[in-house]
Amino acid sequence: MDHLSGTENGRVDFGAVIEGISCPSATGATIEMLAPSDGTSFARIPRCDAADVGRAVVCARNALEEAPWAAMPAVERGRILSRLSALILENFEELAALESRDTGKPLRQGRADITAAARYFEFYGGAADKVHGDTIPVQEGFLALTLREPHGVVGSIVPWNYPAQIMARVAGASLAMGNTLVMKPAEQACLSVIRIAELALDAGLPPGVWNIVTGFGEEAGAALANHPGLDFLTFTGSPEVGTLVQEAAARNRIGCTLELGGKSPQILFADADLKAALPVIVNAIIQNCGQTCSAGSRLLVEEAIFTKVRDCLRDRFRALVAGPHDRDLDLGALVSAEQAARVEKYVREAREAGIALIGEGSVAPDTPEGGFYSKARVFGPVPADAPLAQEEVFGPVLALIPFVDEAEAIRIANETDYGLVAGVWTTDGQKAMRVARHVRSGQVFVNAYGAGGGVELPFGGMKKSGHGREKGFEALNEFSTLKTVVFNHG
Ligand code: TXE
Repeated sequence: MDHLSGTENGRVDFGAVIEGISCPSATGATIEMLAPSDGTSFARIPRCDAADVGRAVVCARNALEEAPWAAMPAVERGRILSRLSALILENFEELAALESRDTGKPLRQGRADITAAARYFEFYGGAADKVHGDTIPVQEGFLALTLREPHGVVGSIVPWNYPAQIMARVAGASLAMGNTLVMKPAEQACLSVIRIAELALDAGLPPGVWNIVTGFGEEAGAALANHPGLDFLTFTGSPEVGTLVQEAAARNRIGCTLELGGKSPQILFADADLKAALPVIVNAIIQNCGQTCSAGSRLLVEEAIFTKVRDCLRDRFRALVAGPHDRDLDLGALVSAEQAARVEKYVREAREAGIALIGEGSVAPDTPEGGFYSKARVFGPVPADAPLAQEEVFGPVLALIPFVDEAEAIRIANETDYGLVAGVWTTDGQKAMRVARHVRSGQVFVNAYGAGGGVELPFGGMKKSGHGREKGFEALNEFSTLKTVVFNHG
């Protein structure tokens, strides 16, 4: 498609995408995008407001009712999504570099995220025509059946930690089911979302089916969440904003899914294979600089091996190096100065509270000034009620917590408001199954963590991590509603 992009002083301008056209905001206002690796401005996005959001919702409604989207045979919708998957792979290196520069994550993570985004559209492209209802036995002379239908216009608010992946899991499933979409990505990082929505038009998506309104959360985000023209809302982000989104959904009497992060435990028993476990455990907290909703941020360690594990982790963390995204080191930069300040505050307060810093990584010596870096750190033993054990730091900070037996491990694992993901490490299969059954979280991994990216695996929280499920086939139920039809055939 034509896109607005032009350069001025070396910065690239990106547009919002409304009715298939790349456009500025109605007021012409823009937001500067800062590269986390050096803090310099390298792109601009439109600062959309309620007027732009209103226009996008009208377009999405028209596309639902006038363009043949919901009415298009499911196999055709699926083919468009499959073509989009192929186009993402054709533009793979450009998109991976953009994602990496925009978010500060190492290039290999940018590549992994774009691979996953392509996989979501492949998965949901293939799934679009595999969704069907049931026939239900009722009284003689009647035939009852159920139909899966789209909600209608879906509003989606996307965060900055995995823009391409979270966009793709929402867009893939909701478009496969025949919904139309107005998406508000995060103001800190959203350029891959815009590019991929543009590629969707090249793949044959009718204009107006998928609209992108960029802008600030309190402005464009709040206008979208509160818009009375939506039929469903989906949000991934902080618990505070998630509460506002759910209140808005309640006022408009529509459904919503919320994914609000976690304080995910990894439970390491003394009989575990430590050689296999420790690299996965370290990766689960440093990946994306810890800015991952499913980050394994609490390591519960059986007392018998606590000293050994602590010493191994001290060495591993000391060797971890952060630096610019294109150097592809262990860690990149955090997304923003605010996020870096938030992480450092947790670290400072933990030290002031007397919690031992076991090991600390470094920032590469020739890293440019002005970037938003944080060293990888492991603390412990961390009291189970300390902020480091209870609150989502969203940085590369691991909290070690000792436990004496299985019952205590389960109790500590469940002792936070969150319940998103858990890991269990043991060679005792029965123990693994018992713990998996008793931990309150949406996903549990045994002798693994985050296996395979999880495009196929239903994902979402228990407790205050949110509700609803995205990813996998389950998302197709979430992004659709059920109609029951009864025939009296005499
Ligand atoms: O999130 P916000 P922030 C957690 C993580 C992080 C903390 C703060 O712990 O440190 O939240 O991050 C939009 N109405 N997670 O402040 O504000 C915003 O523009 C409607 C966990 O950046 O929730 C962005 O698009 N929308 C998480 C999105 O909400 C609003 C991922 C998320 O931003 C809005 C991100 C409003 N009033 C942060 N205000 C996860 N679950 O993975 C903001 N937004």
